Amino acid sequence: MQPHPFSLFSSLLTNSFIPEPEVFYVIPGLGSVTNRNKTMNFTHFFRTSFLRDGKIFFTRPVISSFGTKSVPLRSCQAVIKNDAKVTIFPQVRRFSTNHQNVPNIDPKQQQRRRALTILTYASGFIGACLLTAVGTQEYQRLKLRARGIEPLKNRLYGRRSRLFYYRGYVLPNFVVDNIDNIHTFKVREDDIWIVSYPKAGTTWLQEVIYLIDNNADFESVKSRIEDRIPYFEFIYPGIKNINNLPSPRYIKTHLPFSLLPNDFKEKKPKTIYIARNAKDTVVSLYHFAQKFFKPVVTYHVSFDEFCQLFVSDQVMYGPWWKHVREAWERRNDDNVLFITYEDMKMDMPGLIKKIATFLGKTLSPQDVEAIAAHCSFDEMKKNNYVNYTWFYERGVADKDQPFMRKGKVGDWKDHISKEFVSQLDEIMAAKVEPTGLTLTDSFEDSDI
Ligand code: PPS
Repeated sequence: MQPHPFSLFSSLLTNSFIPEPEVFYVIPGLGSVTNRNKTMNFTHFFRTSFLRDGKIFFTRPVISSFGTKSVPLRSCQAVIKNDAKVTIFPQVRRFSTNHQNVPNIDPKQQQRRRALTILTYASGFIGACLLTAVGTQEYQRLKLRARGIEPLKNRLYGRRSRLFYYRGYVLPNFVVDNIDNIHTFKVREDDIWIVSYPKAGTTWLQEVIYLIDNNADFESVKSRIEDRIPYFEFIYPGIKNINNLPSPRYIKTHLPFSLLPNDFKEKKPKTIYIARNAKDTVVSLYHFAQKFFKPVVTYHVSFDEFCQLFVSDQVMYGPWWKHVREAWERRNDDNVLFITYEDMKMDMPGLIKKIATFLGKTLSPQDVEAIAAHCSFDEMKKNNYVNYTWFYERGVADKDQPFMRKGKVGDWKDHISKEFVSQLDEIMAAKVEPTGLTLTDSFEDSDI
């Protein structure tokens, strides 16, 4: 009668065994035979070995070690004499005493073995893939770190945050991925740069500037604003394409002054910076980042959570106060004009004239009026060249959320909790106002 595998298993564990039974199970993978003071280790392929007439035969080439030497065991026999000790360590293989070849094993067991083999290879493969992925990720992280770029980790952004710290700012991945091209971009003296923290009224200012510089030619603004005035650091149309644009180039960017291209200081292109009060900015940015771009948003946060990120300087292109302050400190440079959203709201014709003077343009009073009318909130909201409705067609924006949302000063009163209002006031008082900059966040006439 064939002995039960587990009774044999226990006898094997005694480390002393003379191969008597016909078929027994061993726990292979590793094992050894000691005879005449020499030890032969079976490292693997145990299933290809069998016992016959007191000898162990190997049917496949196996590298094993005999004493100190490594020998191929294809033709190797190990004679098991009565005084030989067989030690076999764990795992499952069959071991036969009466077959020339690998013994026939019952189909169920064969199936199990096959499954086990597949599982072993599959887990090995998955393990290797995981290791490669982790390794690559770690390599990328080290590469970024070497250049002063650190990922921003906050559970609110999920496991794969796309924000990074670089030179004191929080930047989206498409900026850090492109940072060398940003630094080395060839600025031209006759460029016109429009710089802002996001949601400060950039699009509005872009349209105003384009019309002023093109002598109030309303035909000239009949193409999408992103084609007339590309977004410098964004993937579309891309820095290389912007580099090839003919002069004069109009370029929009949300980069702070300290991250503008290296030769900016030397070329001194005309640069207009627009600032907006923090409270309306955070409301507008929340709607933009979470609602307008809902179909492609990679993290979901409540408005309060977003405020928390904003006041703790963890929102893209932030810290907001640092961005605004850097620009304010450059306000007296010959090539820089610093304006505010609130001033534009209060007196658009006045601002149009101011910008025209800065750009060296002369406009008639009728031109000024016409530009102001064309650039009013209501007009821009329905103007398909500026209202970003093409983002709906691209499937990246929610068509129930307008880009031209409210266009007001003081809309924050309907959104921000008392707690964050006072935190934003503190930021203004501690970090912005000491520089001499004040930003109105409400008008007496709440319709402005
Ligand atoms: S972006 O995505 O950063 O370029 O956005 P940006 O253009 O800077 O800011 C969008 C906000 O500006 C408002 N806007 C206007 N307000 C008044 N008048 C006009 N003509 C105008 N055009 C745009 C727009 O509505 C966004 O503000 P909110 O508060 O969300 O309405």
